[in-house]
Amino acid sequence: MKYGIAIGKEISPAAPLVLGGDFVESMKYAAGLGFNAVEIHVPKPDMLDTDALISACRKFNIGISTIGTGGMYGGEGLSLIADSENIISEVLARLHSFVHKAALLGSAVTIGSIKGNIPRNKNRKPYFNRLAANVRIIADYAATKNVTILLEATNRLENNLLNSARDVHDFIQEYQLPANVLILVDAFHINIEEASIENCLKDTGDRLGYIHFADNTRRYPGAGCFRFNLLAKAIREYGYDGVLSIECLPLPDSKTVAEASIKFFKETY
Ligand code: LER
Ligand code: MN
Repeated sequence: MKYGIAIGKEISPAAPLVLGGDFVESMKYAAGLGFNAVEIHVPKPDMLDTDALISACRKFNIGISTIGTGGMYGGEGLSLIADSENIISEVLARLHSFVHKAALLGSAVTIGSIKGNIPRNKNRKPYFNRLAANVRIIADYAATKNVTILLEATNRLENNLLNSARDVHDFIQEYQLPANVLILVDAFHINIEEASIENCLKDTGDRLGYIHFADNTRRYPGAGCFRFNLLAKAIREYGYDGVLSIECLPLPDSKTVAEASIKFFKETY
């Protein structure tokens, strides 16, 4: 099992990124605490200096597990189901560049918040068709570079589509998306959407690719009442041995969160 932690350039009490500031400094700090990987959240690919990141990976013996893309939606409203063709072109251009950089970094690329939201008064089917077509474009390109696309189940208050592990699994099946599209589940979203913590990982079939950790409060594991022991049991039963990554609010401060999180991982996994 690998332990990861979410980092970004700027952090705020309202967004689930733990470490902010210079990426190389964050990687050094995370590696020093015992994390094996960082996931880097950036809205634009040109914010990733691949040479500097690759040398930091070597120097500090840490990996980059995935590139988080949600800032495009949170900050600019860009999504893969936008009605505007210009927006879709922009998102696809950024995702192509993220995949190109992910291949250099040995990382995956996450599609989470950028699933967007289907307008309330509209027929939903065309939006699912659009999402599937655009995910396929990116996944086909990613496959040529051996990059995994992590399609995340996110709760209904943030995205009104693909909320549960089963939703994402059934979407992948229905549209026969390529084998490099895997499912990302997140304890914070599991707590809102799933009928059973014990059984929800099974709903991913053989496509479970990544797990985000935050408590029901979106704070670090232990700073809430999510039953992490049940999730640990489900992870063992599924046989998952990939990345477990902290994606929670930097509260009360980044250091407290990072230290409590690595302690939690080491005690539980
Ligand atoms: C993204 O990984 C996620 O979980 C969203 O809730 C972002 O806020
Ligand atoms: Mn998440």
